Amino acid sequence: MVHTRNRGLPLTSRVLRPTSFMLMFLAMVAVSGRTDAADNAADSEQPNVVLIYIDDLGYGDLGCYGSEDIPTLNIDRLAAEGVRCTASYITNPPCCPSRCSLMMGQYAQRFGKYGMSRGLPIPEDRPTLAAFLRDQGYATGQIGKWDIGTKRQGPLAVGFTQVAKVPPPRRYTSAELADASKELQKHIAKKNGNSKYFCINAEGETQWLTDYDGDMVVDFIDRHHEEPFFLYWSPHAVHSFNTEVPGSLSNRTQARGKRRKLTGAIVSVDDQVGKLLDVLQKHGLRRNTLVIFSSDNGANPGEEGSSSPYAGGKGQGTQKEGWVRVPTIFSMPGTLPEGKEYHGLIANFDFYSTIASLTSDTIPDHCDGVDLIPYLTGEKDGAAHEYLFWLNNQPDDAPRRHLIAVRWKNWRLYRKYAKDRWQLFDLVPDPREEQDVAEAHPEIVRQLAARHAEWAETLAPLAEVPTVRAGRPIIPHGHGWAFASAEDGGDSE
Ligand SMILES: [Ca+2]
Repeated sequence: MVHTRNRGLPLTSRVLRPTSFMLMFLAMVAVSGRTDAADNAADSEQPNVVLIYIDDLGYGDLGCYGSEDIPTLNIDRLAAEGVRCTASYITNPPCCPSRCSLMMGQYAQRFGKYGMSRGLPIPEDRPTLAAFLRDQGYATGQIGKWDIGTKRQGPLAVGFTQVAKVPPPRRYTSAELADASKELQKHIAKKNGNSKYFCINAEGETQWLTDYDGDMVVDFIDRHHEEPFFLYWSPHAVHSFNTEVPGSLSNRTQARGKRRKLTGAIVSVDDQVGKLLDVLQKHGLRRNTLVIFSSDNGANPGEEGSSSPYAGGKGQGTQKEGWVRVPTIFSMPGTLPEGKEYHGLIANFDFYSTIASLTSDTIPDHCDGVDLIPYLTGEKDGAAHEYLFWLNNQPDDAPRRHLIAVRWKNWRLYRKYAKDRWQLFDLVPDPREEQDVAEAHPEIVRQLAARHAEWAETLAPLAEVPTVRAGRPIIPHGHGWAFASAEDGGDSE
C-alpha cells in the first residue's frame, strides 16, 4: 500500500495554511507550554532518510545480486524488506561526477561537467539534496567520503548541518612495515606511513574505518531519533586499495585469491548496514525511514570486483555496462513493497526527486529525476525513464573515460568518440556486449542517436575547473561531529 501521510500537501503549504484546529491547538500549547511533546508528535510523522553510497561496489558483489562468495546477510535483508532494482545507473561515472550528480539531482552536464573535472563547483543557484532537506527542518548529517565541488564546497557549506570529523589514521611502525607484504608497503609508503582503512577512535584504539563509520551512523540516529533526519553515509570502502583488509573480515567470505581482500571490505559494509537496521528498530523508526543503498560506480576489476552478469567496470572496462550499472535497493516497510524487484531504468539522480517527493510532495524544477515510489510500488507501470544518456567527452579527461551512450528498453547504443560509428547491443541475450547488432537494426540506431542529440542540445557547455585556494579542511579532523556555522550557511555552531 502506498504511504500517503505526507504526500497530500507540500510541507510549506501545511506550515503556511494552518487549519482552525491547528490554531486552537497552538493556542492551547502556548498556554500550557507543552511545546516539546507537540513538536515531537508532529516531527515523528515526517519520514527520515538514510542514503548509503558505496564506493566502487560492483553489480555482482552482493548476495541479493547473485554473489555466492560474500555473505551480505544484512544488505540481503534490506532487499528482502524492500525493492531491489536491476537497471539502476550512474550517468556520470566515476566517483566525483557521480556524487555531484547525486547531490544535485541532475545530469552533471547540466552544470558543465562532462568527465572527472574534480574541483568544478556544484551550482549554488539551486539547492543540493541536503540543503533541500535542511530547509524543511531536517537534521542533515554526512559521514565518510565527500569528493563533491570545489575545495570550499564541503558538506557544511552545501546543506549538511553536521559532518562526522575525519578520525586520525593509524600509523604503521617501521617494524610493522618491515614485516608487511610488498604490496602493502608500497601503498602505505604513498600515504607517508598512514593507514587508509585503519583509524584511531576516540578511545585511542585502532578500528577499521568502515566499522568506525557504522558507529557514527548509530550515534547520529541516537541523537536525532526524535526529529526528522537525513543521513548520507558514503564510506571510503570498498575502493582500492584493499590490501589492508584483515583476515577477521576476509576469512568470513568464500572468495579466493586477490578477491578475498575486496570481499572482506564488503563484509564490513554489510556489518554496518546491520547496525543501521538495529538502531532504526531500537527507536521504532524502521517503517518511517526510507533507506536507499547504492554505489557510486560499478566494480573495479583490478580488485577482482564483479559486474556479473554484465562485463566491464572501473579502470579498463569503462566502455561497458559494468562501469555504470550498480546495485540499488530501496527499503521502507509499509510504504514500499517487500521482496520485490524493479526492472525499469532508473538513475542516481532519481534519489533526490524521490526523497523530495516523499518528504515534501514537491520536486525542485532543476531535477532530472522522477519520484520512483509509484514505480517501486507498482502504482505506475513501465520504466521510470524511457531513455538514459551518457556523454563523457571532456577533452582532457583520460581516454578510457570517454563515453557516449544511450539506454532504451533492452538496448544499449554506444560509441567512445563522436567520430566512431555507433555500436548496438541487446543486453538480454548479450549482457556482456559481445555481439554488435547495429547493422541489423539501423532504425533503432537512428532513433537512439537522434534522442541523444536532442538531449545533448539541452546541456550546459563544458565548464572550466577554476583554481580555488583550499581554505580550512572541508571536513574537520578529529573525533565526533562538526556543525555548520553561520559562515557555512548554517545557523548553529
Ligand atoms: Ca567510485
